[in-house]
Amino acid sequence: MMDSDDVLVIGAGFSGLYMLHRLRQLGLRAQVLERAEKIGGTWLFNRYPGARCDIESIEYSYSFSEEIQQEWVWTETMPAQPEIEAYLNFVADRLDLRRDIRLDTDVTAMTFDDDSGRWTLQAADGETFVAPFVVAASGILSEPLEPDIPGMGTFAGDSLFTSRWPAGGVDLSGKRVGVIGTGSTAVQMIPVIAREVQQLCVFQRSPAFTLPWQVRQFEAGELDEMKANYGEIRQAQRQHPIGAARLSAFSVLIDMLVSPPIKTATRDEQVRAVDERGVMGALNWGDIFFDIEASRMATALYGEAIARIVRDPETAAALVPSHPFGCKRPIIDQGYYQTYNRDNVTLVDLRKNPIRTITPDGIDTAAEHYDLDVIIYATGFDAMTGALTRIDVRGRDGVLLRDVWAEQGPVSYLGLAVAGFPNLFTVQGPGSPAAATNFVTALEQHVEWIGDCIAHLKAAGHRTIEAMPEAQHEWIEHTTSLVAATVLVHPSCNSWYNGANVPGKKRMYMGYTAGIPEYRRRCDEIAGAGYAGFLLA
Ligand code: N01
Repeated sequence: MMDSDDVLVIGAGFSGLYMLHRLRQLGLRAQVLERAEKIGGTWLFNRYPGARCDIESIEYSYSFSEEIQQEWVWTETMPAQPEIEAYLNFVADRLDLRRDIRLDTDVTAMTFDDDSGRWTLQAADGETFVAPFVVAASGILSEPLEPDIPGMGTFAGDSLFTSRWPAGGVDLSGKRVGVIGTGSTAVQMIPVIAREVQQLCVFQRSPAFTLPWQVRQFEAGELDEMKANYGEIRQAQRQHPIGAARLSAFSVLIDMLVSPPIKTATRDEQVRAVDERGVMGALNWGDIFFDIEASRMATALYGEAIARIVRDPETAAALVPSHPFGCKRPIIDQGYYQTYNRDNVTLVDLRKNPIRTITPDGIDTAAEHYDLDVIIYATGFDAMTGALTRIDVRGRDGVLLRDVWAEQGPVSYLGLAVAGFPNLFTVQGPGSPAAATNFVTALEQHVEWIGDCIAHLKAAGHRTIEAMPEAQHEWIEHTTSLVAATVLVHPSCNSWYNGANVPGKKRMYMGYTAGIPEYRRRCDEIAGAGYAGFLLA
């Protein structure tokens, strides 16, 4: 059988767009299958009010094209969702990508055939696609997590999901709105919609740690000056463990690591830290990632810092987190705690009174009923693996990837491939740096490595490549050993990083924390050794 494509790429977000371009550059024929009606991936679906990146635009962007980085004009230091969506559309046009992207094509099943060495992909509308290689560029935070709350279906008002926000927006003015969830998404959205709605009730199960941040428009000439030094900026970014050398939520974490310990700080030193830097100062200690007692001390200090902002003492106390700082992705905000001083905002502490049921006219907690016109679910994602477990991915001998991950946990070799699934590459799979880094820097490395690998296989006449179980096992041991001595594995750390946010998901830390440069070094070494740990046939 003749294939019209060498490679099928699933997803037309940041990863899929670059993957297509790279494969074309290597002389390979590729096609992207995208379930949405437009390109953009995560940055298309998550168009809720206040959606914004937490890494600077100058770094949260492709570095592979000098033309693109010079031509595109960012307007803000940290870009908002519409600007990122527009940027991705600009890239698609600039590189003439659209002719190889099939929109409205939802891949629901894919099967590897041992005899032909090819994958057959089936879309929801019944159409099939065949190619020897598949790259899953389906995103790490793209499969929404719908909570299972009794009565959800009975609500007579509007039920909205931040991860599937309606195109064109929603008019919330004059409405009584409930938000369920207080992760990164809700922390961004709450200050924005509080200004619009009549009444806002925030249903909080796990308070967040969040750091105040100033986002601003670029001043005249500022962006041009940076663009003139883009080579240096990209170089610094490339060498940085998190793939972003400028100030970001992640770089703050790295600064904290080299700060003095809280355990030996005097009370005066602790209070001074809060006097000088508020909630940021409360957390700025080097031992809080490794010592749960130090983490608790910093959390108590953090509570003192919140109490200086939030006027109602009961609300301030309810906002103090119970999990260790760092175990969830760091959050930055614009006026989150100040929002709770507004007369039209109420915090509902689900730790004290859990939600009992959703009714046609609102939400019942164990203590009270809340009348609502709109419920917004900001309840997160089945991260890292959800985008592939929703598809029937069948590898060798018909084995389902969903079953492998359910039994063994989210195993992978380098986050790039899974044993038993030949010729299937994952961009930012579990065990890769993605989760704890600048996603764009991390994905560029993945895309380039995968492209080179496929080109090598074709040139050398290899038909298949497959991760070996022993190599995969060693990789997982390595990635998990990196976090063994940190609060990331503390039982109170329930995060999408370790799958604990998804009922029934096997708990395993899914990131790679030694940094992108070290990860790149290892990947290059493996490729240089003839793809060590992979079986080439
Ligand atoms: O999701 P989350 P997110 N009843 O999982 C709560 C990226 N991102 O969409 O912790 C009540 O963090 C849940 O409570 P709990 C970023 O990587 C980036 O906010 O399970 N509550 C939690 O509070 C981020 O980490 C940016 O107890 C329920 C919330 O819902 C990732 O996306 C912006 C519940 C989910 O928080 C995910 O963030 C936005 C229930 N039944 C997102 N079920 C930027 O770049 C869940 N919750 C800035």
